[in-house]
Amino acid sequence: MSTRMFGAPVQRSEDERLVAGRGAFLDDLGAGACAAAFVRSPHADARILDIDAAEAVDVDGLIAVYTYEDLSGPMAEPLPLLIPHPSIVDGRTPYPLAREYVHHVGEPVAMVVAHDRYTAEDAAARIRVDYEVGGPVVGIEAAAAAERTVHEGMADNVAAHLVQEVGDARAAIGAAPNSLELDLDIERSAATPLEGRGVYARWEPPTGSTGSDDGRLRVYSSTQTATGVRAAVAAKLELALGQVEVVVPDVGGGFGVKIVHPWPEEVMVPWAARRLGREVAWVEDRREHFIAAAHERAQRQRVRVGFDDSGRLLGLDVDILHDNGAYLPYGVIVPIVTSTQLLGPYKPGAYRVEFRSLYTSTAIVTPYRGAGRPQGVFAMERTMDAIADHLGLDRLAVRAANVITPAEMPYDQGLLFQDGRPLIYDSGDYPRMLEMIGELVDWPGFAEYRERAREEGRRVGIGVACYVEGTGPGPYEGGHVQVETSGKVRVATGLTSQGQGHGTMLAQVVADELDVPLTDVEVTTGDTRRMGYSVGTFASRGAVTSGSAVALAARRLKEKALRIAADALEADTGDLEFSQGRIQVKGSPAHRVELGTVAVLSNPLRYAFDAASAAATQFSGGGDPDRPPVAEGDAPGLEGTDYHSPLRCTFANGAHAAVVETDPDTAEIRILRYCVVHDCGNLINPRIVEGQVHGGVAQGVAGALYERMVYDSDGQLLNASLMDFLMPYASEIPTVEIAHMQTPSPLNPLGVKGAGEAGVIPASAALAAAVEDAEGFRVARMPISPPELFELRRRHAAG
Ligand code: MCN
Repeated sequence: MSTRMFGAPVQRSEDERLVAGRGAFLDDLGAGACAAAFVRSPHADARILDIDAAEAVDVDGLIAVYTYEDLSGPMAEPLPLLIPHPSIVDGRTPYPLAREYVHHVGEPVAMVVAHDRYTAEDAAARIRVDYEVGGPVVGIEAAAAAERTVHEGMADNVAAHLVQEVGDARAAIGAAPNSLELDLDIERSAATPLEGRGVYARWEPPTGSTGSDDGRLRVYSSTQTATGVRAAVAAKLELALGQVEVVVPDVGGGFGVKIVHPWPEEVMVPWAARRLGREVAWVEDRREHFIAAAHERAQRQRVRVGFDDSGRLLGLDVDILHDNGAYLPYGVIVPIVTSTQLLGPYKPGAYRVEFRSLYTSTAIVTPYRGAGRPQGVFAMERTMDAIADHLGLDRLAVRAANVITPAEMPYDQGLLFQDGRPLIYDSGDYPRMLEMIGELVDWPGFAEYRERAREEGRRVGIGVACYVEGTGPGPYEGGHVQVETSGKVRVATGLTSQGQGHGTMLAQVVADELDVPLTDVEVTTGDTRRMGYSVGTFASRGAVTSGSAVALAARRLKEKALRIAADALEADTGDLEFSQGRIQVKGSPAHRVELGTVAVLSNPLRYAFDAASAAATQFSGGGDPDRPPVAEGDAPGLEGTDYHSPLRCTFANGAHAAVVETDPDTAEIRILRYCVVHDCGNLINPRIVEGQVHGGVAQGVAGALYERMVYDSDGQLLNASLMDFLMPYASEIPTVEIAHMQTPSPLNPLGVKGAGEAGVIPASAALAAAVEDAEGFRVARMPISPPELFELRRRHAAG
């Protein structure tokens, strides 16, 4: 390979188009369609007594009003529980439109379709819904107390319950020379992407080519999983899979919230489009996003730990109460991830973890970037700091005493992941990671700096937090690579893109495999017409699964290209090599054939529409008369498809260190430095990875110091607008200093691990530790704002 794009920090090919305003987002595509609007519950817990649409019917431009009564067949059934798990005790999912009860503010109760959005909203506002208001369950304590239940027919609010244990943790803690107990609290937050959810559907009448009276449905969605939406819509609308096409256009961020498939709106809009035979579009507004999309993070944790005098863990017992909101359409991935990846790079001795996932009368909870890991890291790293402080040891040294070493890899923590597969760390150099973060932030020099600052009346503190992250889960992802007769290469992946730069990174992989210029490779993402089997974009899996799949697909294509070129050049395949868009004889580059020509030769039916050609179509029927023009088992065209199905997750890892200053008067928390050591295996595009880390840290800082969802006791979200939800500006986000490690993964052909979530994971833990170091008292609850820091100071001073 002479181009070597893998590992090069090339600019993202997507950006010029997006920055120049040529992006095609959902709202651009559905601009001419009829508009849908949803009537949503204003109550967190209520029974619907009556829905009266009489006043709406008078609105000029109204096309239809639908309620649950209009639904039948699968549409009248609850939405599926996507990822079942044995821990789920009672898995409740919503109906496409509320049937009799509503369980959180924002739940869709009726749908309006009109000629335009303005009319649709106007008509929706005129629909009168009569509710019998009940008593909502708000907050983890209320859910656990179970004085009231969220769902009818349940004795308590426990949606799922799981215990995993390796060894006898309680006995180990009881016998340990030292033990501690910590109560920790992480509040609810949310991803808040720039673009909300949206779906635009059009029903296309039968063409006759299918031999059927039925048409086809084209659905555009800002989803993270195109094939998932296709399967769900087909099932709900009782269509064959082949009748539904899902295309994901440009998407302005997802961060997990667009992973649910289908959302109620995502089946209602296609259903209405089919029923009406018209194009129907819905794009979520910001308030809808806050109250009716998904949140995450809220957990209460109790940690008990036993350790020896050098700080080495002997036993760890963690109890987690997890707030999963009103429904469970996506299963219980989040608390499973918390409980299994909480251990980070450490050996815990004996370990017991128990979680209860609780229904509350609030928006649903699904994975948000990091997916349960920020909470797990918070528990583990706060524990590490508490141990160090208890023993009077250095916080970094206590971590070093507990990490798994490279010689111990692969390392089996003895736990089972969501899919029932064992959690085995494949590779990583955790001791070196600790050394590197210490060097980057100048850990040894900080004590002196802190002292000097104190003499000047300033409060500064340092914190460190480590994580491991199981990335790149299966079951599979595919890639399709095709060389056109022009020599241009077209790549398709089922991955959907929300801003990760997949187009660039997959082009880099293929450009290297085929040795073609990067600019000759064009990538299509998230289009079920191009890639019918796919899983989707989440769990930092794109580089691992799709990167590997397109590499394998390109290799298949190469085998075929070599066979054709060998024929054309009358050479042996072993004597040929790919070089800069050609196949040539090794050591004799004048004997060569362009890749585009190989594509021409791959199809015996050649179209030659250039003016010089006598006939438009030429059949190259020559050659061996005893062989059919296309050999059995072969196919015309120069293309290859392949899939990568990883054995299990590959474990990325990293450490963050934060230096903060807290204002003695105002309790403002300023980040002075933010350092990251990050290992995601071989880097395909370091520039993209750094962008991913920056973005992740920004969301991590936001979750640590600014963002939270504030519900009142009636289940009303009090800060459901960007005026009230404190999303930080760029000015609040520190410069992120990054040092890369590259420990290749042995589990995939590219040696890569995921990077998309890493930045967010340890931020809360690192910042809590830094604030604690600056202030000298324990920080056990995140996020922490100036008023809360002020209150902690007051309480600390009062003893
Ligand atoms: N990459 C690389 N080399 C590696 C690993 C990754 O070059 N060894 C690059 C890849 O080029 C890829 C990007 O980093 O383009 C992220 O890759 P990966 O870690 O495989 O993550 P996914 O492609 O599966 O993306 C999902 C991940 C998740 S789970 C969330 S949440 C998230 C994230 O990506 N949401 C995002 N990053 C986001 N970035 C943007 N802009 N918007 C979102 O919604």
